[in-house]
Amino acid sequence: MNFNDLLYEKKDGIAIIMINRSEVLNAFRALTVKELIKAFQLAWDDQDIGAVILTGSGKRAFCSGGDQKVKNETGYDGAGGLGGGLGLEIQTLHQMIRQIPKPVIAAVNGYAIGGGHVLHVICDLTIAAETAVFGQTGPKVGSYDAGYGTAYLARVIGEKKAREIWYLCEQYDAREAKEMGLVNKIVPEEQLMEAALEWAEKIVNKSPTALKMIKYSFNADSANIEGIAQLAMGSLPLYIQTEEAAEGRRAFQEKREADYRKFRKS
Ligand code: 2NE
Repeated sequence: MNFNDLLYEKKDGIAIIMINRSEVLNAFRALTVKELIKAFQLAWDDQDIGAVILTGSGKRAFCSGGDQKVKNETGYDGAGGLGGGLGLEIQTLHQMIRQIPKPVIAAVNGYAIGGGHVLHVICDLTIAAETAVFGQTGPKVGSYDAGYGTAYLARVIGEKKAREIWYLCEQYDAREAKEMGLVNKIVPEEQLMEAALEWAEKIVNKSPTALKMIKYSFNADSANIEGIAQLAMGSLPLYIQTEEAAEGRRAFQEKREADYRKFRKS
């Protein structure tokens, strides 16, 4: 299958899905998300594939989240608003990564920021390059992923740290991420893909049914978050129509700090 925003490669039973939009630090637009869903479906249906690696092209970024250059008050594809949703099938993508019955390894080769950070959090395992940088930006740019991005993150690293990440919107290096349990392993940048392939090979040689059931049992314990994600993503199209959200979006596009003070209500 040919993709526009991705590269899809198969290697000894491993699928490598690479977001290929390095000019925007691998931010995703509507097409990218559609293609990611198709790529995960391809890996799901392929009986040769036992593990998936998700990564980004270039040296600067894994993924910088939703493409802020195409976003406006009607969402990411101009079809949003009250009836149309966000214009990004992001919730379906999250479900694919969680439900594909094969372990997914995030190979984080740079920035994992905003919705890009959420993607690695949802993956089963994360291997980070020493140069990787992690963080959420929603409250800075007028957005939120208050489903897996918050509730599942808190499961992974604990409530205090998850709240810190979302409230302060700061960036964390690979060592800090490892300390908080956000990543499994750190390797030098040039060894990242080799390390991800090594873990994927170990996985591919294990019982597929045992791995599938183990993944589903881990998922079952946090399955209620799906409902929280639905509420969060359902409310986001309403929020992005507001002046408050527009201030964050414009500030990013105009390369300035957002001024939210006038939007504070008692
Ligand atoms: C990632 C970060 C921190 C990097 O900063 P820096 O200074 O190292 O690079 P720079 O110059 O900002 O970025 C390089 C180029 O990539 C573009 C930039 O605009 C810049 O382009 P030019 O000025 O050279 O033309 N770029 C970077 N990220 C982009 C993005 N997401 N969309 C479009 N263009 C992008 C810094 O760039 C940063 O903070 N980026 C924005 C991160 C962000 O806020 N992402 C969206 C969060 S909301 C979200 O993902 C979401 C959600 O909350 C709910 C549902 C779905 C999605």
